[in-house]
Amino acid sequence: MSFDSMYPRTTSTRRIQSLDGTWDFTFDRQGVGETEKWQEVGLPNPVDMPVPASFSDIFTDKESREFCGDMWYARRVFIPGEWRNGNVDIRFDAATHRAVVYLNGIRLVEHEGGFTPFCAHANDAVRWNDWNLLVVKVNNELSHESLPLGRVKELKSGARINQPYFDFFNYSGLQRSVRLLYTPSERIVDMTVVTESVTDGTACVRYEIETDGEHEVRLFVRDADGATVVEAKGASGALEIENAHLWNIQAAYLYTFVAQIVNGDEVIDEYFDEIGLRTVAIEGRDFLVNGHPVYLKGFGRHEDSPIHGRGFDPVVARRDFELMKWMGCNSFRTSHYPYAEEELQEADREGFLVIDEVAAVGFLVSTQNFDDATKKSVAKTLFDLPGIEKTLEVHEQAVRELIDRDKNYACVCAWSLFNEPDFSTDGSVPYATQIFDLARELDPQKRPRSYTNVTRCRAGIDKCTHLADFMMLNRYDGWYVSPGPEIEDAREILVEEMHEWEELEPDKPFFFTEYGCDTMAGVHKLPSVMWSEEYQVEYFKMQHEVFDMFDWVVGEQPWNLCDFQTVEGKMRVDGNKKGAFTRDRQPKAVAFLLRDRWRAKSDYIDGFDPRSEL
Ligand code: CKU
Repeated sequence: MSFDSMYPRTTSTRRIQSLDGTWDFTFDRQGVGETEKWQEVGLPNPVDMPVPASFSDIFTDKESREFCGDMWYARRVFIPGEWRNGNVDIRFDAATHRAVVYLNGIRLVEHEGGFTPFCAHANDAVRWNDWNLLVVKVNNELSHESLPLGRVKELKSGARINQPYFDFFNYSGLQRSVRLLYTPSERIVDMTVVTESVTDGTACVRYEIETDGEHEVRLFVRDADGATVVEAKGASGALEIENAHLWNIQAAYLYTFVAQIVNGDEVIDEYFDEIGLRTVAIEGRDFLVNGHPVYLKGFGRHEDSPIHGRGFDPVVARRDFELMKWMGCNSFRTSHYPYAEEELQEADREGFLVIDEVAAVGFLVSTQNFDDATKKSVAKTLFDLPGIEKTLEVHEQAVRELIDRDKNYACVCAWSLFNEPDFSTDGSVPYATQIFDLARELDPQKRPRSYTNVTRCRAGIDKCTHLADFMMLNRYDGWYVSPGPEIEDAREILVEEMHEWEELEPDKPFFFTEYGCDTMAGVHKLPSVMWSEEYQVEYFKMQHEVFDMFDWVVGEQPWNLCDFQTVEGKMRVDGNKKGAFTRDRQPKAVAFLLRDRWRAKSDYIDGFDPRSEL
């Protein structure tokens, strides 16, 4: 659908220049940037700011950390004269939560949404073979018209702060890479690959390549050794790959799909993508990958680490994969926003399944969302408020951009279209229906769709379960509900609810996508108390005993892989401490319990072992 979503790649016809590094940076507390023409003259008294990074944890004063409003980034960029005859675009992998981009004072593009990429098409503003001034105004304000949701509060001093309706710090800024792209004047603007079926070793694949010109299109499929296994002519078609190496859990195999626009022997443009061949489907109570029922083991995660905040860091990302592999995980959910593309590429290589979540979190008018989400009466449901049509528009656009970006990844096995919406009122149904229908229409692979169901909307209360292809439950019985000495009551509450689900949704697979309890690493107590490592272990044992009573529970993803930063609050001790690991990625006792359980449980319920086929 769009060039903006295609991951940037250098090929025989395409060039990339990284714009990561140190930029000029300043807060615009008075909102005077445009009138003082910062976009033309650069920033007054800037400080150095690394890109990619969240700005908050770099500063040593609270006012800067909590900054809410417009912040400006600027740097000079040399744009080669040789690129004059092609397209020059500046690609932002993400700008959180919205941005306006200027080159040499000329406004190029505006983008809403902090977790999906966009391009600023630059040709009309470029000074060729010369230095150019690139200026970006980023804004991080939360509202009912932003995803995620929240509000801005004005303090008595006049200072403004963000009040998230969600439980993670509102990190923002240029948190992912920025790149200058050169592509030819006639170019490939989209590529879609769908594995239709895999039978008797043959994969049937459909492809579609969109260009902005009229020349002929060719496609080559190369195996991991670089040998061409299939060639095709035409912008779309069906292919058969015989003796196909399928993409499986923890046994990934990626083919390289190379698309070219050609004019006789001349290659006008070339692009490639690495694609795993696999199918995903739901049949009755089974979630199938290549026809085999799977059991999901993994975590809800966050892109979060000390100092970097939510700035993408390949070192932390790699460590997280090592931790997950050590534990025997095979999956994660991109709670609560689309993660950096590099994370999905890694999941594709490692053979991890990903539940890909749009940043639709905070659908409860509450800054204590995690607590109020368990109580029916406290906070207002958003779907019943005026102005919800605007939220819907923003949500639809976020779904479009997510699916457009991630549609080809083999690891993406399902879409999570909301996190913990309050679906308890009739008002939520038309809104949710539109989002679910849109996802079905847009996804060329027609992947299963769902949302995480919140405690407040337990079995029988939630009015939108009919929309979900499978169910995802977030439950905290034993933490927010009946905690500590009441844990046996919590077990009963959960078991009772599961029996209700058994009646209400007898044809769907269920995953637990959140369960957990805050635990301070190093706090030990016999007998246990809440917040001790011992209590976390007891809580997880109880949960797993309940899951194991129901063979239609086919996935468990505790909350959270690691401790992470949140807003300050009386329920949070320098952040959320529900990690199996600390924020610096060291294990708590529960990590060993999960490791033992998951290593003993195979990825495929039918005992299929794809590693034997590699
Ligand atoms: C987690 C009601 C549960 C909300 N859920 C969402 C997640 O973002 C929070 O961090 C719970 C928690 O630890 O409270």
